[in-house]
Amino acid sequence: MVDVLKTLDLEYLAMNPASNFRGVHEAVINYGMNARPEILTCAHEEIAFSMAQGYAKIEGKPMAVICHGTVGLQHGAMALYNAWCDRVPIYAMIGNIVDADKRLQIFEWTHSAIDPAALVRDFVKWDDQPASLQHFAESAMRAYKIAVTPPMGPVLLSLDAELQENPIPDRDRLRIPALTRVIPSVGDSAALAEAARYLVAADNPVLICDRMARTADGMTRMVELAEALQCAVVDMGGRMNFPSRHPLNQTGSRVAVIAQADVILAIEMNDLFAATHFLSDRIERATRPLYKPDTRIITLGSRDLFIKSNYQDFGRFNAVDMAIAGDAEASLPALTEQVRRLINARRKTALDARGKQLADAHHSLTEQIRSSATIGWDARPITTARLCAELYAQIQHEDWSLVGTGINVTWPMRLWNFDKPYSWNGSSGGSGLGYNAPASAGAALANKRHGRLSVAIQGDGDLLYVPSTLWTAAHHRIPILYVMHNNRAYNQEYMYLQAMTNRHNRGVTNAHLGTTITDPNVDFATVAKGFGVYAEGPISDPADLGPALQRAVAVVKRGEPALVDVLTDQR
Ligand SMILES: Cc1ncc(C[n+]2csc(CCOP(=O)(O)OP(=O)(O)O)c2C)c(N)n1
Ligand SMILES: [Mg+2]
Repeated sequence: MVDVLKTLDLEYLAMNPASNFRGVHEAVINYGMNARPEILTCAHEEIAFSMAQGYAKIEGKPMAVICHGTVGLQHGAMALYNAWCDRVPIYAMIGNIVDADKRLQIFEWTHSAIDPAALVRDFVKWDDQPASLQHFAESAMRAYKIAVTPPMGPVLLSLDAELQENPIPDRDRLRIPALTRVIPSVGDSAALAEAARYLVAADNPVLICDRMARTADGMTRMVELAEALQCAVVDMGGRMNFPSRHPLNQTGSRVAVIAQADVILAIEMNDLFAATHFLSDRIERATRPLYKPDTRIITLGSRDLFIKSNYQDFGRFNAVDMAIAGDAEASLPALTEQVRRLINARRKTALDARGKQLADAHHSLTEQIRSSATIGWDARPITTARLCAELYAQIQHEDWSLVGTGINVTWPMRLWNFDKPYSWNGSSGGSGLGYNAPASAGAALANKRHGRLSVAIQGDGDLLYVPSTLWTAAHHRIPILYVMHNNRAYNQEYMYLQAMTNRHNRGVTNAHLGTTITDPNVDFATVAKGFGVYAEGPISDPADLGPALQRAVAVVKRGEPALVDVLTDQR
């Protein structure tokens, strides 16, 4: 089994130890010499899976995770669900004792199942429980191939303990098949040509993208298409798709540009409906399109190629005029080529004029955002805008990577210069909390080899699900700066409760019940120190923030994790 795993280019194996995979565990460390894969020790299976999700998005390849077949997988399930929703590959394995005749004490029974993968089958792309080592070798290859073929997703192999532990009777006849990767599919050329015609002829075409960039080339391809068209780009931020300061980036004016659009090309969208509709739940749940009735909508992506039914992560059905199936990153060069071919000198002059207008709009919005970021500059609790500005001041001259943010913290996207494929690592996918801390650590581990400075803005609520992530970061010397966005609340839920109390006209007096994290206040710096992580805080005076961040950045640049706890306002 280890020989097979070694052919799969798996750098790490994240795990919490468990007896029903003790065979593989022992083989990895003693036969495999704990290299490719190397074990990452995690104090909770959810941490292992989330680390794999964050890692895969930076590194562009899966991490392996292994856990107990029943209890471990139950712990890890939500994180696996996030990865599924985010279309991120994870190479997951579990242990199981298939033969009842071999199970000893009751815990070997409680840790065994007829079909352990049933628990998560709705949100893995494929799973298997090999009955022989040859079967394992073939399924291991198939699993990898399926996981990394767009639309990507987690896969799961259930490993029988007997198969792991017993001597190999038939070594001579075992074969490790070669792994051949599937070449990502390119959209139909006639359809791409038609899309190009609409885009070039349009007065106000808009490109909306979400999980477009699959590799380091993705952003360049997006820029090429946008510049050929000189059109507005709205980046929903599922991946690092488009430079934040590119003059054609109109993400901050999404509502306005979609309202003006005559053609929309929606690229690898996660939630096209939400991106193109006004949504409100403050009085009652209501939606209406932001686009005009005659706006032509074209989709391009792998989304339509594979969905499952139970979990509803596919989002609301959105009627479109043309749906082109194919991996967007693979298809964009052909589309851009078609676009360029259709632009003559006269058209180019018109497009350049449009580009100039968009650039002006981009610059004036940027100025507006910079000025609104200064509102309440010296306030306590510290504004999230100031937190993000102070953090940027410390890292902007480094080779930084924002590996995660607290939910609803959007200042970095609006203030910082995101211009590298690793500047941003997307978000959880399933909005399952307890993602940000470990996924950021996994991403930081991937960044470490490239010498990048990883930073994560970390919600207090999110960290409380998985605080022991900090121990793993310390133990494995993962250089990452966690800056706590500590509003001492599950603030999003507090806001929802406020809306409910307003709707029922019952006042906000009780809205803190079940939504705030005070009495006692969590001392995150002490928590972090307890896990062996350098920490400062809680910082309440905004003047102390810069120096504290500077000291923490120095620690991270030495190769270690650090945490700065900052008392912040709501958003
Ligand atoms: C596993 C899970 N449990 C509960 C929720 C509901 N939820 C959404 S946002 C949120 C608050 C998160 O708190 P924090 O990370 O501190 O961010 P804040 O809202 O304070 O900015 C909660 C509990 C969820 N999304 N996932
Ligand atoms: Mg909070």
